[in-house]
Amino acid sequence: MNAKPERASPNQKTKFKSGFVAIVGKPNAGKSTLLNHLVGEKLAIVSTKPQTTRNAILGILTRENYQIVFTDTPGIIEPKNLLNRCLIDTVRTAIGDVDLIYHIADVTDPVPVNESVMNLLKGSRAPRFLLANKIDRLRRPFDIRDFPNLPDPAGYEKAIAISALRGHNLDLLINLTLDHLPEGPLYFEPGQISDRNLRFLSAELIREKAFELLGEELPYSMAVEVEEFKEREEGKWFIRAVIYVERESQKGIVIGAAGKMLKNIGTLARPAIENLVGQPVYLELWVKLRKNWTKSEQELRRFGYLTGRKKSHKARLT
Ligand SMILES: Nc1nc2c(ncn2[C@@H]2O[C@H](COP(=O)(O)OP(=O)(O)OP(=O)(O)O)[C@@H](O)[C@H]2O)c(=O)[nH]1
Ligand SMILES: [Mg+2]
Repeated sequence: MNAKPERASPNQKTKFKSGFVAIVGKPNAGKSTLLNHLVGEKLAIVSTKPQTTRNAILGILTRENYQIVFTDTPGIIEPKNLLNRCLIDTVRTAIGDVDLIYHIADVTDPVPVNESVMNLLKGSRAPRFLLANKIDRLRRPFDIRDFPNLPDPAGYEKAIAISALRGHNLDLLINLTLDHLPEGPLYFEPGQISDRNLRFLSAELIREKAFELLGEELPYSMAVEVEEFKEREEGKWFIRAVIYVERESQKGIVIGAAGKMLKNIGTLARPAIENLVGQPVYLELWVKLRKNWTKSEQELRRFGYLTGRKKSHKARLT
């Protein structure tokens, strides 16, 4: 993650520009990968499984002449359950008041956009860019005519072929973005790169490793909470985290035979957290049952997946 975007082009030199950009799209399109690459830090977890991201996460890019505040959002699918409904609300809120939307679509996906994404975009008046992502996986140069399933670029201010993973065309993306941002203030201190703290990011890294190691379904029944996060001895951090599952039978799977699975999750998560914190970490992991948490508004709020209004989601699901 070291390819930092170039500075603004000369015409933006004198005026300080700033604004908010939301990144939306189908699950697995590469939204979190893009956020991380743009900011140059691993802020959002990434996995090969869809629906990894569950919160709107800010990534702040500050340079001499501009500050762009990107928001990574959960991938949008049909709202089949309460958790999905919460995630869609999170995206709707995230695009509510932005200067620009990046609609990211995976060119290797035979169905790169879905109706839920398009409906949500219809509800926003912000200008939007279409980002055709993962072009590094193509055998020949990207030509939009080869991808009839991508949305019509006429509906967008710009259509740009990118590789969020390799950083292809991201300098161009930044420069075109600046053309759409107003002159504005610094919204955040220049040194701040996210609205999320180390505690949140550590919990997410544990969730990422569990996503990686566990089968297809289980990750969606899991939530991670850091219960204790403190410097114990000189320069050594103690972190106690709980992986919550929603059914008794899932506890055994996460723990694994003789505790092996839980140990493996910890073995992968610890160095990732150390990298984040910049110091040695002692990581203690527990698995607990929180019955049917994905179906409870109270629990979803507790895990931070249901934000804002108190209105019941149940009525809208039926
Ligand atoms: N080859 C290639 N893979 C990519 C690119 N961008 C993302 N990926 C991969 O696509 C998968 C999904 O990436 P994420 O960034 O987690 O996708 P997302 O849109 O945030 O997914 P959700 O959070 O589930 O909505 C991961 O395996 C990434 O490594 C890219 O430009 N090229
Ligand atoms: Mg994501």
